[in-house]
Amino acid sequence: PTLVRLSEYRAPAWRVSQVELTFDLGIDTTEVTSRLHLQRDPAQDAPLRLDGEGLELLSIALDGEPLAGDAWRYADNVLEVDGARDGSVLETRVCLRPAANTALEGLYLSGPRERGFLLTQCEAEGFRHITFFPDRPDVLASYTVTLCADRDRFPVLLAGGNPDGQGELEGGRHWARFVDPHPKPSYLFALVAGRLQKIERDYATGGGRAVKLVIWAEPDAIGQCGYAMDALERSMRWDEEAYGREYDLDVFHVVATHDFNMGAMENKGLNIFNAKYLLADPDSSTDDEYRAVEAVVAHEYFHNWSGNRVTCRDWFQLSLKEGLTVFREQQFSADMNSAALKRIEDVALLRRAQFPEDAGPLAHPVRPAQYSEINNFYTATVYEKGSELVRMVAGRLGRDGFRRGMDRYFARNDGQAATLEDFLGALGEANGIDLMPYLAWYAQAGTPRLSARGLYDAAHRTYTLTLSQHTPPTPHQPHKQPLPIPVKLALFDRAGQIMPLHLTDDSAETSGATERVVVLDRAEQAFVFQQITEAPVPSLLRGFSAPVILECAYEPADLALLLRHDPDGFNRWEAGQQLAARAYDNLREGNETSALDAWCDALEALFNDGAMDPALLADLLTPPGEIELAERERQVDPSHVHALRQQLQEHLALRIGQSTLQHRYESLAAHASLQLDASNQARRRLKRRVLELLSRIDPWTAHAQATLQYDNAPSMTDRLAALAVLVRGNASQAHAALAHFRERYADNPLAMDKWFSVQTQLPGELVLDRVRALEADEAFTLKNPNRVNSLFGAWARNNPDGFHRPDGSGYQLLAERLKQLDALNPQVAARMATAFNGWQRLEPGRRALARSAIESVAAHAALSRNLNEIVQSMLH
Ligand code: HT7
Ligand code: ZN
Repeated sequence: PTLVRLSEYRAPAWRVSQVELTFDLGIDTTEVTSRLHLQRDPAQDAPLRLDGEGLELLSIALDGEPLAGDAWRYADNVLEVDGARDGSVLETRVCLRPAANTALEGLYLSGPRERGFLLTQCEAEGFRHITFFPDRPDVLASYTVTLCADRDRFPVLLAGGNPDGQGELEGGRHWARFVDPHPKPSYLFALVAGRLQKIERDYATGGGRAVKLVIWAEPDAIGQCGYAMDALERSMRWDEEAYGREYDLDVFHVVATHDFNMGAMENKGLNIFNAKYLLADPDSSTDDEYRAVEAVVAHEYFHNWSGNRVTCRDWFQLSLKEGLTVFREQQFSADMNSAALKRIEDVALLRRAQFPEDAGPLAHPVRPAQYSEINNFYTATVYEKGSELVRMVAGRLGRDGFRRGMDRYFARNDGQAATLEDFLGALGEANGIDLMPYLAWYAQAGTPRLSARGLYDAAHRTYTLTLSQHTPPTPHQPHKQPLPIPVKLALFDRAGQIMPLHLTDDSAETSGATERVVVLDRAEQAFVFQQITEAPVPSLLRGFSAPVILECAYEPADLALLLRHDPDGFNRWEAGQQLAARAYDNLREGNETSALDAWCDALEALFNDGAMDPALLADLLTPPGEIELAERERQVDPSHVHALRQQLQEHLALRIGQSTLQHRYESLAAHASLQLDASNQARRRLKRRVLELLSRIDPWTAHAQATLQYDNAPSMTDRLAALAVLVRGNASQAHAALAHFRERYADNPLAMDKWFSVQTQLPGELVLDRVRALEADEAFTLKNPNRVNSLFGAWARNNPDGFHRPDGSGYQLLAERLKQLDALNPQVAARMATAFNGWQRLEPGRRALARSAIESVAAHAALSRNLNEIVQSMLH
């Protein structure tokens, strides 16, 4: 397969200044007429070549003259046209088949043909499925779009930009026109047409622009859009206050669809959302889902500046918009909710999704050097690690410096397609700092290991902290260079008091602060702290100041001290996670229990400390997940990891004590509410955790309580938590609760997704039969990405013991479904295939079985480029 390489980037030989598109919309066939105003780069002598995939060309004309058959060639997804000049206008007419489009890329139908609606998805390279175009992000054009359709079947017609007229046509048809004054790349084009309902709100920007905010959904879902509207308004206000960025069109449309390959899409002026990230109501959405809606609404809105006004020069720069926008969303969510809980959630996600990616066959730099299929690079590395890189740079510049740098970046690159060098250059120049050393982070894959050794010298009252770094090899990158690693730190005395810090060579200004950032930018470096009166306990990498794995020979008592006393909620959690991981090692090795005892003791004390925030307590009571714990094994037996983690929770539950847990559960359950405020969310989170712990040591009582909770739950949060406890415990009551849930939510696709996914959490030896039964259910379909993820994704990713069956039956089932799915939707199939990541570290028996399952996929005839690239990387 052909590889696209960053090193081979060339500016486009032909650009397009203006695009005029006319759509004659229909479900089975749609005709697209396009007029492209062409601009030739005088320095290049290349023929006009346009991308186009699966297009049926009906007519072609240049400067008003139909083109003879020998003046153009359409082969291998490229249309080559002779005779074009600078200023020429190329007109093409093509036919599309939306209802037959199961890949959900380009123009497609969402929902059943009788009442579904038409929509587009163009990022990354979907526009070439709609018309011929130089489909690359550095070709920016202004768009005029006219939509024509039957009025009854398509009463609502939407495209990006400002409305520019509408009217009637003959035969019950109508039209609507939209003009987008802001030049944009083709991946930001969008249209929507169908029977949709709306909610509206008037918004005035700080600068005085009146904006109409409109959220569109199918009639049965329009009542669930209010929360997203509030979140949108909060996001718009926040971007004005935090970054000085205002919205720049008269309307902002947002549309919900149940048929979508990803979370949402930031099309200019017409965001399109997977319904999962837009619709919310207490009866069918959990607290976590509410927070996800707020975060994704914000993320897509923030793209209007970080992505749309300033876009990417090429897809290698994807993290320029994605890493930056994830970071902006993280700041926003931290401001709207608890900053510590948000940081915990994000770091946990990084460890669960990105660290394993960086440690396996799919490892790639945040700015990859090459790709075969760009859709495979919308990864945790580009998004989540990319955000951590922005966070490091922002930390280096400080709040005001970062804002100054961002102002410079937006001003200098507005209306242009930029690179990561442009980003770091603008931030650095605005602050007189060279940030280019951070480019090495973008080019190097793999998670650095940061080692820390502390030495206390009582005679001189100094504490020397020696930091060193090492990054293991990754595919195609055997040798790694040292990176700049900012390490935020504090020192604690044995009573848990934070100490003032005096670094050798400190300035008067920083000397005496209790928290400092030191930057390790070579292989090894020592930092000497003066006036230290006793051997301290270091709290390192505070707030997770760099995306690295910290290796530090802490005594369990040191971690317990941080877990009990660190005033920073995130670091407290972090100390608890490290201690829990060491407790896991105790259980595996079976020869000592010092970490296990320290962990249980500290948590028992915190559990009984009435001042603890219930949400933070719930997180502290949760040990690292099985994927993270598996990283500690040389050869992974997922069943064993699962069993050890269960034991860990049993020890904790027994230490806290059945009656204490029971008492706390009852007091939390006595005030069940469906209010969404932070304190009610926090109580629900702790209630769930306590019930889970109880179920480890007294399943009979816990299942009775879960049944009661299920029956009386005022909200989906409580209902689903109870159901999960029943299913995970294979309780006799689970059957009736599942039957009830199914009947109650039969018409609610997002709730039905939960019905599927909760059942994938059955104990390992039982789940495979259930997965097979569920895929035979009439509500299951391989055509809907949410449904596929809720069954196969939830099973393969969230139930490692249930997926990695010792006889390989799980691998075989997934391999077979991947082949079928690939024929329908290559993007979703390729993403699902990454569930095999980590197979090389499995114990030998499972490893051989996983390999042969992956090989069977690789050997399948007519594999898509998407799935092929993943399975080939996986095997090599
Ligand atoms: N920028 C959006 C990416 C996206 C996408 C990519 C490939 C295929 C389908 C897609 N749908 C959306 C999402 C975002 O990061 O905001
Ligand atoms: Zn994004």
